[in-house]
Amino acid sequence: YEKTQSLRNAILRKEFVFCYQPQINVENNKIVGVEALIRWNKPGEKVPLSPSHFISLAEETGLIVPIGEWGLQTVLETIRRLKRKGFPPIRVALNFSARQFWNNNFWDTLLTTLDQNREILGWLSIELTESLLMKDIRESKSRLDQLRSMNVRISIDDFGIGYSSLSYLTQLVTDEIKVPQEFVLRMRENPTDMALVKTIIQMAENLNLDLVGEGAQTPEEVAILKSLSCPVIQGFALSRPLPIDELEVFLTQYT
Ligand code: G
Ligand code: G
Ligand code: MN
Ligand code: NA
Repeated sequence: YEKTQSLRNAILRKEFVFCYQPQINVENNKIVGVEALIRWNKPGEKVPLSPSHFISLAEETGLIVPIGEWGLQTVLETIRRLKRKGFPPIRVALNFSARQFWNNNFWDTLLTTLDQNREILGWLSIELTESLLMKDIRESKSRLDQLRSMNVRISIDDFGIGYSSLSYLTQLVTDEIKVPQEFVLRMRENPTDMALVKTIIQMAENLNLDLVGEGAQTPEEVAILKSLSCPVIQGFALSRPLPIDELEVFLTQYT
């Protein structure tokens, strides 16, 4: 209960921030996008808390809905700020969890907010997991179509981790899939993981989807993904998630 209360207070006191992890095309060294990753500046803690400490509680208690509304507003503010400062357009990706995506109030707020921000929606990307979408394929299709008709990009996070049927998944029109970092982290030691990485890359090619390779921690992993035709990479080898002011410095160097 106490933890729920402090999470509730964190929303009121605006203790959340985003860090932005760059996604770089290593063929031309240009940044193509960033993923917004939430952190909690909890009073009394020396370092910001990562989502693993609070997202599941936020899901269980439904607090993920107001947190998600904060996230949406914050990402849109960031986009407006980058645009105002003259940076060329990149994609800013926001994660939605199941409870958010399937909450009708959240959905209504989302559509209203997007409608009020039409001119910047080309910058926005939404990351969803396949298991979330498989809960209701027809409704997912309709919701994804609504987002895409507003020029919002759809990215499937951790593609291949959920146990979804490929034939269902391909009925949903998306723009991008992300190669899970679990596979990338293990691909050098484990031939099965290497095979999975290759298969996902091949599938993206066949389905004409954009790709982001996640979790490359070393130059070797970057080189492998590049050699497998996955040049857009997000991982510690290229950059950690950055606070907004550090992101701006990074953007100046990589655009
Ligand atoms: O930054 P880190 O690796 O600790 O993130 C862990 C997980 O938290 C990721 O899977 C990510 O999808 C999730 N996450 C990060 N930011 C958000 C957010 O704003 N909303 C939701 N729903 N999940 C997030
Ligand atoms: O939404 P998703 O679960 O994909 O969130 C990505 C998470 O992975 C973020 O919390 C980010 O901090 C983390 N991450 C990004 N790059 C790396 C990496 O190279 N190594 C590890 N271990 N984690 C990473
Ligand atoms: Mn993600
Ligand atoms: Na991911």
